[in-house]
Amino acid sequence: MSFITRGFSGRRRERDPRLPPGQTLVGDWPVLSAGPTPVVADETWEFAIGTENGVHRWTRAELEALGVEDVTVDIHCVTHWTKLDMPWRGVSLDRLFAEVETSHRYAMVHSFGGYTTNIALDDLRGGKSWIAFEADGAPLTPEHGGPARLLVPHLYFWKSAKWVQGLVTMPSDKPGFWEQNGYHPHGDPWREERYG
Ligand SMILES: Nc1nc2c(c(=O)[nH]1)N[C@H]1C(S)=C(S)[C@@H](COP(=O)(O)O)O[C@H]1N2
Ligand SMILES: [Mo]
Repeated sequence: MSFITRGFSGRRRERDPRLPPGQTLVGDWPVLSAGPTPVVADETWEFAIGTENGVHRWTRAELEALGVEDVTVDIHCVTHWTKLDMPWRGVSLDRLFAEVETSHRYAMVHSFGGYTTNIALDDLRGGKSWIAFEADGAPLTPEHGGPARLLVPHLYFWKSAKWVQGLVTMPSDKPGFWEQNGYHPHGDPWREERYG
């Protein structure tokens, strides 16, 4: 009897422990872009890392030859939605940083269309970020950042730059687009680092 009574007496639903404070679960995948979707040519797309020692470029084929990974992660938008268990496919930034040398500790990520976001290299390296080409088992659509976007799931999703083009390392931290407009320089959803 008691298990039935408990079921019907409205025992408070447990909050999913994967949901950071102030976030609400969504099932769909909202589109959030600060401007129009830029046209990015798949065939000629390249990714570049610029450091104090020069510029290293990879074609998509060169990137994929470094090793493609499938990861399932949760994404958290600063506008309070969280989507759990999203499958992605991409190349870990660790593979790229294995091929460049820098003494810098920060980077500015650049996208086609002019979007920028700043990230510490410690938040890009160590199995924490990817150049993603696919999500939910299909190539990224243009509105979700195709042909390639950055994926940094442990930080709020504004750090996951769509239509990513490259990054430039920096000796000290500088704010990117949203960070200049009031968002937190770091953006950890577990600490609710929403606004700076
Ligand atoms: N280039 C670019 N990347 C971007 C944005 C943008 O406006 N331009 N918006 C950011 C924000 S605020 C969020 S929440 C996510 C949204 O990605 P989605 O539209 O695929 O959900 O992309 C991030 N990356
Ligand atoms: Mo966002």
